[in-house]
Amino acid sequence: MPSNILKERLESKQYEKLLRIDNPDLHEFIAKYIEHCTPEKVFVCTDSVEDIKYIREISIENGEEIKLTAENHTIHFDNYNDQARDKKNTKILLPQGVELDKAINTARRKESLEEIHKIMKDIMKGKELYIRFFCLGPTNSEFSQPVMQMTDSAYVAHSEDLLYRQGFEEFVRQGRNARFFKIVHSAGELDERNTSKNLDKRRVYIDLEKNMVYSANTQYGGNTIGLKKLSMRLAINRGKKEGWLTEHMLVMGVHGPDNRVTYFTGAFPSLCGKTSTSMLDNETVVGDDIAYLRKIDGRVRAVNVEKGVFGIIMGVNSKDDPIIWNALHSSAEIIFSNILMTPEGGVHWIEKDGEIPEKGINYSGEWYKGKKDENGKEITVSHRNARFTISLKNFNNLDPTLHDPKGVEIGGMVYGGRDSDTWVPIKEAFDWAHGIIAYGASLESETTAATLGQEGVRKFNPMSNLDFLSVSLRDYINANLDFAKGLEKEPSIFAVNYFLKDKDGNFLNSREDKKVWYKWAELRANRDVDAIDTPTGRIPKYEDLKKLFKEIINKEFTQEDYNEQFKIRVKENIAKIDRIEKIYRTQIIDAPQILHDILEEQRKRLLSAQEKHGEYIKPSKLAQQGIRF
Ligand code: SPV
Ligand code: MN
Repeated sequence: MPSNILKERLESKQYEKLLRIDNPDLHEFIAKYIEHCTPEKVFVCTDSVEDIKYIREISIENGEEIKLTAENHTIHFDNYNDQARDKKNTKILLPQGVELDKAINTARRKESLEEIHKIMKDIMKGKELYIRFFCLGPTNSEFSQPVMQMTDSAYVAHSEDLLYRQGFEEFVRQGRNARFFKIVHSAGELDERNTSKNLDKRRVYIDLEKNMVYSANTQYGGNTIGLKKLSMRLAINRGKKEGWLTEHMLVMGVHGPDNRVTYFTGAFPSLCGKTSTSMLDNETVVGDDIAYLRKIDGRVRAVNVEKGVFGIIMGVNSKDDPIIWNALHSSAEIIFSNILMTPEGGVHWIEKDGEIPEKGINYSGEWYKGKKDENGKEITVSHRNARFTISLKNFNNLDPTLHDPKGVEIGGMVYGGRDSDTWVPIKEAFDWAHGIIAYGASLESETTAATLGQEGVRKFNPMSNLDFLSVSLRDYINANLDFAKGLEKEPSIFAVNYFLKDKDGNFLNSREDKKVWYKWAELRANRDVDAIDTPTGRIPKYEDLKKLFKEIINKEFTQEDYNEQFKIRVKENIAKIDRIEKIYRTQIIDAPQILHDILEEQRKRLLSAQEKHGEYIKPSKLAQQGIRF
């Protein structure tokens, strides 16, 4: 009887709280992992004000967070070598006989479960275990997905408080019917800085069969915050079986004429402007990272899975990101991670306004200007992947629909990567399948100085979701294609590129130009303006952009700007098709035939346009001749 274990190991107050949930399976699960991980104490969080306060205070008491001078602000450090998602040791566990594409990191289920149970045996010794209940997506909704998190990190439990909707009462309400995800996390042994020590035993294992994730010997949020990328992998698998999508997408309201709001989703690989797009100051934000999409009454509807932001802080400054800047300077509850704490209890990060302080404490420990790592490389004031954690309610551009159980109707979907020379700044797909294949499934992003390895290498990242796929690419792409079946109205699909460069390597667009692209996309999604057909999709007409540039950012957009930015680069576009085709032919098992067909049609359109107009085609050529491809 598992409740015996719970009765023995839990203080009566905590035990009583668990008993409020009438679900023997859940009790059995908790008992199993208490027996296995042997925490010294167990705390059950019911989401009461008192319980939430306990988690917040214990994070400071146990040293995982440090109080800063500003009210309600704390800072957390991850181990110097635990600053990002561990792709190598994050694996989808597969039963014997099941295979996924090479691009997805997998391992044999039986052996891996043995390994992780060995690693996690007694891993919580001497520590307190926090048990929390959450709901992904709004509560009381078709989208709701309950999750139980067990963690011995108060920092993780606290972060989740800012990022996710409370779910204890939902578990009570659903009782034995709850079909919930389960996450068991342990930071493992900690060093003198309270950071995970045994990084050689860092593991994130996803067990689809049990809807469960194990995470051990790590603290970095992307590896540990169970409701974020860990549950996302479980949700992709569940959605595939049930006909809904889990996407690595922002959700935003783009404000059009006459108070019209058209909602967009957007998928961008890391460091491609996703958070800053979701925070455009003319628009309203629903979510910045993960969306669930469902077909409801013939329309695509989406919700933000989360209610907070775990955002990259590098580059945030008062001029370019006024909304984030203001929120970070308010008395909202914020957890900073891996930036610099000054001796006065202030903070600094890469490209923050003002001077870089002389010294402080950062992700490398005691830090001073000019400090070098063991290879003689200068250690930056903050880590490039350093983050802030905050609830969305603190942003003044928050869209009122965040918690709407029905979600929002999606009028447009955007895919964008870092691309110096191929895609135009914005274009619209001819139809759903063209958008999914030629834009989403063909998404690549160039590496930057902020990522490891060589700069400027294009990384294939379909739908920016490659790291999180728990189903084959074939199934995932088919699920995206099939999603349009039975829709009364398909959202328009767009591709954007904020990173186009001229031949001297200078960016062709400023950061604020993107405000214009979204206003144009909003008009297009509602068919308020015409567009020009090119071989790779529909592009804006010069007159429309000129007007929008003036109206929105008070900028003169010249015919030369337009010609340079929107010319069709035939050679580069064909080279891209070659690269993508090759990946789908050689690395992906049985990619859908329609993918090859759509790319082949695009190649033909490009070649025939090239015959008439050359390798670089000015849009005016296409417009004047009224060419319809
Ligand atoms: C990303 O890298 O896409 C993130 C941060 O949103 S993480 O939580 O690490 O996934
Ligand atoms: Mn993300």
